[in-house]
Amino acid sequence: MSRNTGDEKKTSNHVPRSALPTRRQFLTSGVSLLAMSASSTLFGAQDEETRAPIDPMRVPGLSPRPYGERSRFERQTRLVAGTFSTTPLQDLQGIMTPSALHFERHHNGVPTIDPTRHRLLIHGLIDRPMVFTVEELMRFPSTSRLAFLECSGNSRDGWGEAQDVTVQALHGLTSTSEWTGVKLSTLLDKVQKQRDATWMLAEGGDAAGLARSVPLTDDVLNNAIVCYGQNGEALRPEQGYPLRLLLPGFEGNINVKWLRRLKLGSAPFMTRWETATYTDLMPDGTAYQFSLVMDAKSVITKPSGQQQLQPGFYEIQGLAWSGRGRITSVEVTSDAGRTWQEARLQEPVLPTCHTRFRLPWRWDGRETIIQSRCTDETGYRQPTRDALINVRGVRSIYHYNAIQSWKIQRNGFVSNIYA
Ligand SMILES: Nc1nc2c(c(=O)[nH]1)N[C@H]1C(S)=C(S)[C@@H](COP(=O)(O)O)O[C@H]1N2
Ligand SMILES: [Mo]
Repeated sequence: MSRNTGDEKKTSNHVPRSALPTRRQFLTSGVSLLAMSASSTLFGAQDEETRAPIDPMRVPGLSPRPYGERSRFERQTRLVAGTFSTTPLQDLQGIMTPSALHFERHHNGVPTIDPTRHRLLIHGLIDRPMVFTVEELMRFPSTSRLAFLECSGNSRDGWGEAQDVTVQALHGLTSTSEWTGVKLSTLLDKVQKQRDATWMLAEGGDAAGLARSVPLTDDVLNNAIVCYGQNGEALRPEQGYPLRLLLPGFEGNINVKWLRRLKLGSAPFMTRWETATYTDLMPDGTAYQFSLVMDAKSVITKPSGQQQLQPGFYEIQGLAWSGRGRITSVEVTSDAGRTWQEARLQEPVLPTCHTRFRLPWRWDGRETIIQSRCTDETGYRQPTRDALINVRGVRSIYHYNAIQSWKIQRNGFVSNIYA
């Protein structure tokens, strides 16, 4: 048994000594520490959820457990609204989204699929129609990459009146994961795709029966993955367990979850998911179809909507991403667009991936507007709201990527406005 070892350390603890049981009380109590823990002075008077030892150095910690959970002091969650749930962008660190906070969008619920009974059929304009089990797919050479996934309906409130809500509620239908699976091109080689196969129908095995036509461009053939892994483990059920199609940079909807069938053809299949919905109504009443790539967007996440500031130092932080490749620059204004400063891009900066940007800033207590605008490697720069609406009108639902403006009031309250 240790004698006084460690006591020196404890005297430097910030907890007032009077709040701690003495060593003597420990040794003479005759009660096990666990039994004591419920009522003793080792713990503060907090509620059950946040109860913790006043001095964790005086209480044995918890045992290892088979499957981990975050600290019970952490409370950030997805915001569930009907058939969506949004990622708490304001609380993320780095560029990854924890699987448990990855946004969700499902058109008829999350199916329960037994992976041993699941199959992927590939047929159509190929020489060898085949049916694969998940296990068989896992035996092909695997590939992994980080990629953002964004619902094209993300930020859709931007087409209407400015909503006084959080960045999560406005822009939280985007998340970044590491995705693992087998390259689509590997499978198409195996089944011997025919030369005139230029489109592919991808169909999900959920009750929505979602199906989309994928153009078999070089970009798609080089980058598409039939995924079974997410962030180092199996896909989450919400993300398409046991199989999903990943098309990096393409709108969320075409990243078909619970993937059960790929059919190759020589023209788009014109499903209702690319005719009745997921088209963009233009000012003249015509509709754009197959607007598949997500254009560059950025948003300041700290400070952001509904937060309360005090005058003083802040590091402005946010996320930027582009379906067309890497983010090359993010500029930030903290004076309503009069001057712009280059923000620092935090490594790693990866193609079709959330990229974190940062800029030191001092809020002087005056009313102002902060904004970010990003540029991607194609030279495309995120538009102002006016510029976007000039081209697109306001009849769209999808693909809103204009500059986000946060107004900071004199009292420090941050809200979404159109500048
Ligand atoms: N089978 C199937 N795939 C689907 C959907 C669906 O409802 N069913 N929703 C789509 C939509 S609209 C989006 S935005 C993304 C959302 O992916 P996530 O829930 O993994 O974030 O999945 C797409 N793939
Ligand atoms: Mo979506």
